[in-house]
Amino acid sequence: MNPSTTPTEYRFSFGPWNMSEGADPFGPDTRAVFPHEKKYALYRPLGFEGVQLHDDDAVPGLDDLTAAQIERQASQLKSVLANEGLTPEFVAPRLWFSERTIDGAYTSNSQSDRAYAWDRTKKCIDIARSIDCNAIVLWLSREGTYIREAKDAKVAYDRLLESINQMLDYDPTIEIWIEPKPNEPADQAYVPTIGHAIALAYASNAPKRVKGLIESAHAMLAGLDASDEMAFALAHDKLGSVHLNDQNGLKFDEDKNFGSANLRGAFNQVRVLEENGYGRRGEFIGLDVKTMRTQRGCPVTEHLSNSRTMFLHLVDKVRSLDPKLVQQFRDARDYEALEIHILKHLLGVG
Ligand code: GLO
Ligand code: MG
Repeated sequence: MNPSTTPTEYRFSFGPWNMSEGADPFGPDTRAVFPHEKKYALYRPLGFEGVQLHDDDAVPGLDDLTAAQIERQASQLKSVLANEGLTPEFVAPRLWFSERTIDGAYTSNSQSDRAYAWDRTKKCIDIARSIDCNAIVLWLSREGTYIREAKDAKVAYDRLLESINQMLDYDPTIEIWIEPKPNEPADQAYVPTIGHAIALAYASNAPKRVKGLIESAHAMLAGLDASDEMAFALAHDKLGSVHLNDQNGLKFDEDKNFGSANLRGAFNQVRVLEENGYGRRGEFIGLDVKTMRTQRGCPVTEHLSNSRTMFLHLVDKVRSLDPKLVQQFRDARDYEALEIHILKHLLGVG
């Protein structure tokens, strides 16, 4: 259905945190630690060329480092990535680990905690600049509340917008991609959907530089369809990146393998991306997947390569769907026929 004749060549990315040691809130590590700095060599062999980074993945311990030390470490990382043939996709300020962000960062009630958040964000932008990366991601993990009365929500939304404007002013070209999530760790987050993120983008001082990153599971946790969320962002030319994964119902954020819980839902996400030319300007297919705690090995990488393979199989399914037939069913408003056609197509029967 893509009007262009050359098929998109998709590029894939993930973050080092996607190779985990298996700990969960109920128990410790179940796998040996694989050294962080050795992870970069695994990307290319697994079929990935984009690296997503938290600021402290890029420069560990940055809170205690001077600007010059941060700059030195960032430029070392830049050569490591270049030597491995990798592109840094984004840097995200990890604003949810510090004791100074227990009650949120940009929306904290504490003035000094908000000052810390701003300082950390500047460092994150500086790191992005030093490694030739033009985007930061805001996963607004603790910007929300456990009980509604804890914060003035109107003031919190004002503070979020002010912080975004400060970032846009601090760097004249950096893009900000907001990754919405409705809950976890907060009970209710302030930017739960892509609609909220895009409203902030339009209200900001540089709407073109504020976009979204949509994670499949996060949309599902908000009770929404991930492919429609993606279509909404694409309709506004505001899909900076995606975190494809899967989710089995409304529970904790599972980060399951792409397509593993709802194959048809995954097909529709790929269809929307493919039909709208996502990836043609170099956007990455990011995978935010976690392997099962039970999996043996060090490091475990199959969840990444399997999710990538599933994406590519689904691209084939999208490309082999007959657009004329789909149009006929739409014109005749025969959605029963359309549905069985899609199901058979996915199953490879009939
Ligand atoms: C957690 C998020 C998290 C972010 C990452 C990048 O639910 O999905 O993994 O994607 O920290 O900001
Ligand atoms: Mg994510």
